[in-house]
Amino acid sequence: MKIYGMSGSPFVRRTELVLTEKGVDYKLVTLSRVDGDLQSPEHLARNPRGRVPVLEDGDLLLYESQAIVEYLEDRYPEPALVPADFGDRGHMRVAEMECLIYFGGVLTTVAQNVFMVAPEKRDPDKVSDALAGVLAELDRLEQRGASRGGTYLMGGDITRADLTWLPFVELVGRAGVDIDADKYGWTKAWRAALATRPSYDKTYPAHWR
Ligand SMILES: N[C@@H](CCC(=O)N[C@@H](CS)C(=O)NCC(=O)O)C(=O)O
Repeated sequence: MKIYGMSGSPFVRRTELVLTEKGVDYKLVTLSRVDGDLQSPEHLARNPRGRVPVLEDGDLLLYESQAIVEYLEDRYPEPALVPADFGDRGHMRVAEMECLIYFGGVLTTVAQNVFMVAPEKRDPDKVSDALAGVLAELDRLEQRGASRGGTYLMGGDITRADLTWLPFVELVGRAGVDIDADKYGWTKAWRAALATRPSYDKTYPAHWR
């Protein structure tokens, strides 16, 4: 099993977190955007959109991180990373979608205005608008987690929702957002709990070390 990825990509890391939590061996093939790897004929044959992650399992190639994690749950049902109760499972998928659609959306704006622009060339208004969107989503995460009252997003057991949100939250920390602020008490404890798991260190992006 191989994952084609880029260091630091939250979409890639969520698939690696699921693989590691399930105890599945995989090889990470790190591609480079600046070296043109994503637009190479080999990679476009794996994913015509030229994005990562891509999972390779024998003859099977899958792109889109959600399709990959659903495939992994079907292929390796134990240990389960989805709640047993169907209603809870539905709520877990809502939490995943909120991360991918809304948090991922504001994060793209941050990336376009922070990660991809040299500090002296940044437009402060665009940066502050982008960061305001991130803070609003972090507030929602905090409320959701604190109101459920468990260590993890769905309560007492880790699920795919945690493994989806974690890499996105950590990435905004790298963009300068104070994710350890006092108002994010539940989120801070949740991150600390996830950081004790072997999957955290194993999937920690190489260039962040
Ligand atoms: N919806 C896709 C999003 C994947 C995505 O946007 N990945 C980024 C890396 S974080 C990418 O490959 N970008 C291509 C590029 O920057 O050229 C998924 O969930 O897999």
